[in-house]
Amino acid sequence: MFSNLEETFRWYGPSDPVTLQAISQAGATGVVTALHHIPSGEVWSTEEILKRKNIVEAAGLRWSVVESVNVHESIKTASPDREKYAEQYIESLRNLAKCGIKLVCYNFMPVLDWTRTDIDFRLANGASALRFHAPALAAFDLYLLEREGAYTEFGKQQQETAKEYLDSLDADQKKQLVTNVMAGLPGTKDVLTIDQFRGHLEKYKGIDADQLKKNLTWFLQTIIPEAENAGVKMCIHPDDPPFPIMGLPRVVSKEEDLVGLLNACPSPSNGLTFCTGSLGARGDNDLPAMIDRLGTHIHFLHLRNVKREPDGSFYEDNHLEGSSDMYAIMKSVVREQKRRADSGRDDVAIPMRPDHGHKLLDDFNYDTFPGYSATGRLKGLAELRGLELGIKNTLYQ
Ligand code: DNO
Repeated sequence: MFSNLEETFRWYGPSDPVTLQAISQAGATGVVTALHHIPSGEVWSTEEILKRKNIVEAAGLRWSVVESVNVHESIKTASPDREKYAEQYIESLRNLAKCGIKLVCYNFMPVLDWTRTDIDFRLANGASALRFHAPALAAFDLYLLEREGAYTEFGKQQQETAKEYLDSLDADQKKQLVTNVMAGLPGTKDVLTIDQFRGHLEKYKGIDADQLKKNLTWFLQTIIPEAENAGVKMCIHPDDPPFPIMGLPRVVSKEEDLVGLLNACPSPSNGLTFCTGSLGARGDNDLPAMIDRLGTHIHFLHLRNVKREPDGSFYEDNHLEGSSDMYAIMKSVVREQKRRADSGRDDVAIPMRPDHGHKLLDDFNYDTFPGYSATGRLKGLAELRGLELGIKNTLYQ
């Protein structure tokens, strides 16, 4: 039998309340981490990389994937200093390669990384989940951010629903909504102010989806050949949520986007992070079929399930429940592994992580990063591991 997926867990570094020992006890062998203390755009030195690598290895684990080396806003907006940031990006990749770390995740979402309106959405059993509630985002956009243009984007009915939602919140809840939406990069506690955010939006004034795609193409054509020379495989993470929010364009949301960016710079170093949670928030993304068609380019898997609601809202469900068929997804993944094994590829053990988890049981005693509880993810990993083994043994033994 060919090898299993490489089980990994995200770790935010030494300040993460979820310890490396907990990760090891969850059964993961790999760690997904990044140097979150280095500001976006600055070079990651080999010293800093090795420091982190040694900590991971001392716990008996492997630093499997970097998530993420963030792309500086100057590159996304094609500002005059983008060349400088591209050079610095390449230097970070070379330094990672020198330290033996060769898989790098990144995204191309304007200004904000992933966006949720509720980071403590209680399920019937008391577990806490993350949620994107469309009326809450509309309320933020229309009445708190007061973005010019928002009124033309939301229909009358949506505006009314958003207003009703806003009126149902007390002052603290409003504040919490702003904090949730304005939370900056993962792994930091930074939250943008509304004014800072408006400043960022200003820079995207002339940038529509076509232009953002061009900027992504420029990034790929500049970075990928150098990554390939260094032996680094890049894997882009899809937009989360996978549709435009607050007037900002999104260009990594659906299959044609993925095909387009792969074709913009064909190379084994130009690959995908297949995040079933992000892509699964759109009903028109047929995830198992996308894996069948694009599987060869998948370098990293984020396995998660969202429950979609008719108005564009969704919440994070149990890993094997929700709107996506995790069984069919895993079957497609296992088939891709089989194809790799048959053709002698050395990357059959695709790194996967249980993406996010509910807060459960003892998780409420820790101030973990939203979505990154220990027990909730342990549960997700255990379920996914069982699913993988069941499918593998049924199909191929
Ligand atoms: C959320 C994550 C994202 C992801 C980055 C990748 O939990 O999936 O923060 O890490 O967008 O660059």
